[in-house]
Amino acid sequence: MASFLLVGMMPSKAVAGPIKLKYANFPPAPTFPCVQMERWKKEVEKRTKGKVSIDTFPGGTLLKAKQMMDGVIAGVADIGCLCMAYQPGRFLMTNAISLPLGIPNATVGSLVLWDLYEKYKPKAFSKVKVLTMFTTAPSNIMSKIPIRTLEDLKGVPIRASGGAAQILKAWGANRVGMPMPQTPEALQKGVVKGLFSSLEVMKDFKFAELCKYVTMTQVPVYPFAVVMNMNSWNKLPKDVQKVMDDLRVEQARWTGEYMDNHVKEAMAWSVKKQGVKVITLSPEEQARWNKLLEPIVYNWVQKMMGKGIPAQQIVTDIRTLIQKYQ
Ligand code: DTR
Repeated sequence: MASFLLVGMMPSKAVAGPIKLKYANFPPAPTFPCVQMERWKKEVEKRTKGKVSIDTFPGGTLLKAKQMMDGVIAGVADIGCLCMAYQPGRFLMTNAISLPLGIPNATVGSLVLWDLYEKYKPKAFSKVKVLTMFTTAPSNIMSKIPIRTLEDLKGVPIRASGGAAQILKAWGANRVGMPMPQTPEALQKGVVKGLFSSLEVMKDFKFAELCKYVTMTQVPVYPFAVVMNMNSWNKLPKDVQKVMDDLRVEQARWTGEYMDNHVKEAMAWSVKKQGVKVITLSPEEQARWNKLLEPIVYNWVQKMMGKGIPAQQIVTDIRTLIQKYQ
């Protein structure tokens, strides 16, 4: 009885072990969203001197791609990494980063996206704590058949999500929507003849074994967010919260830089070891492709203004921020 009372009276910090947090992710462990997850875990554990211990769940073992946001809000996981492009109607403001506005790489994309989030604090994130955001490198077409002209692309089933889907449609492809983890099977079964994404997946998903052609388009980037359950966040000691807050921009930049370097490595491997051919559009052809993208920004602004979103200002901000970080 006495010892029971004593334990009950001890400050909880003295008896409790490290704070345990579950971090869910949707794609397989070797892919970039999970590489950045492991880096964040390591840094948080190190910087909190073991006060926090993070269990990571790659490969959709705890939450799958489209369940991520609601799963974190419900507390199935404390932390989750999500691709906003998979729910284009939900993340209207931050998905603006996928407009064809000339984001040159993932490092610039990630820093621009973070600033955009900080400025507008979109309602879509009001129920969670945002731990970081980042983007992929610009997308290109990976395909089983060579695509050199708009005519080659016409009606070809290609997998893409979100803003990238709008772009593929404008070019006349038959775009097929699905999250990345379903893409290997769709390619193997021939449901799609290619995909539209950042090129590190050529190596990380071994798409180079199936897609022997890459058509360089360098547009658009896909946006990601890492979010935390609000309750789990509020329970953290202030010094742990500070460690996580201090990592927000650092992690965005780290992930962008990792992605940009990894795209180069993956393409060197694809060309050398897998015999992949890289197709650069001729200047005349490029001009035709660009022309078809012109209405996309205008149409987005019109549509979003109807929903009360300061769309024109967001486009101006993205353009200014690209200049700032380039
Ligand atoms: N381009 C997006 C997001 C994406 C890019 N690389 C990966 C790797 C693993 C999961 C998602 C992504 C896409 O095509 O889904």
